[in-house]
Amino acid sequence: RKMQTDILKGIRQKEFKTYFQPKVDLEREEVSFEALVRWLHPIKGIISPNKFIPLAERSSVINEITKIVLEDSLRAAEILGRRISINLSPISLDNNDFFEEILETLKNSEFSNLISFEITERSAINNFEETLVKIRSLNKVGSFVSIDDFGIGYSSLSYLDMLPVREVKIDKLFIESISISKINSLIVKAVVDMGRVKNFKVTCEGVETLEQIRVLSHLGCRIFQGYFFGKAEKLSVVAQNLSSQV
Ligand code: G
Ligand code: G
Ligand code: MN
Ligand code: NA
Repeated sequence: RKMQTDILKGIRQKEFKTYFQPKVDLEREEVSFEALVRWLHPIKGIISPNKFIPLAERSSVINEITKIVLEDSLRAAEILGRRISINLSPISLDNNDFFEEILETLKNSEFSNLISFEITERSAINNFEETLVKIRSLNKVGSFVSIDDFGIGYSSLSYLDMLPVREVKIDKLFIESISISKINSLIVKAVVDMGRVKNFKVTCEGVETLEQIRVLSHLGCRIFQGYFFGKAEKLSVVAQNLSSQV
């Protein structure tokens, strides 16, 4: 309760800021970004979304946060000219009125084709038919949907087959043990192969070492996100880094 009120107050004081972490496509030499929100608390410093998203998700406060992240991401897309993906909470996804608001915002923006949404398998599967309709409507306005945290939870290839998604992100827990787990390698290989057939990209999350990149490249992965390439930074820093690249 107290935390909810604090979050709302923080929103009013504009203490929530969107940071952007690079996703690097080594084959196409392309960089896009994942939007990750942080609470810049005047006393407590930077608060991780792990701390406040679960609380925000207990009410419509999460939608207020999603709105901030969407606005910041549209601005980032305009400034950087790169694709930005936004984590969409199952609470926001399942709220039809709020989802319509998101669609309206996208329809009214020139940059909706640079915005995509990451949803977890669990939220896609829990409400399968409705999610399918929503994924299609996002596709229609030029955005698209990624499946986030793949490899933990249900991880069903048959669901991937049924969802018109354009990206699957393999969870960092899975990537962590990639060099030592034969089963994990086989699953990554299966997802990559399926991506070729179904035309979705496969992104590996939480990549921290060159060794992981070697193993994953060998399995056919080309797109990487993780501290090896950089952590999430605020827009001004990201813009600076991009402009200093050759
Ligand atoms: O970037 P970081 O490690 O701090 O993120 C922690 C968790 O918070 C991750 O699971 C991430 O998906 C989630 N998260 C970060 N930003 C957002 C956001 O804007 N909306 C939602 N729903 N989750 C977010
Ligand atoms: O749940 P989701 O995949 O949206 O969350 C991404 C989370 O992973 C964020 O909290 C982000 O800060 C974190 N992250 C990104 N790269 C790395 C990494 O290389 N190692 C670890 N441990 N976490 C990472
Ligand atoms: Mn994510
Ligand atoms: Na993830």
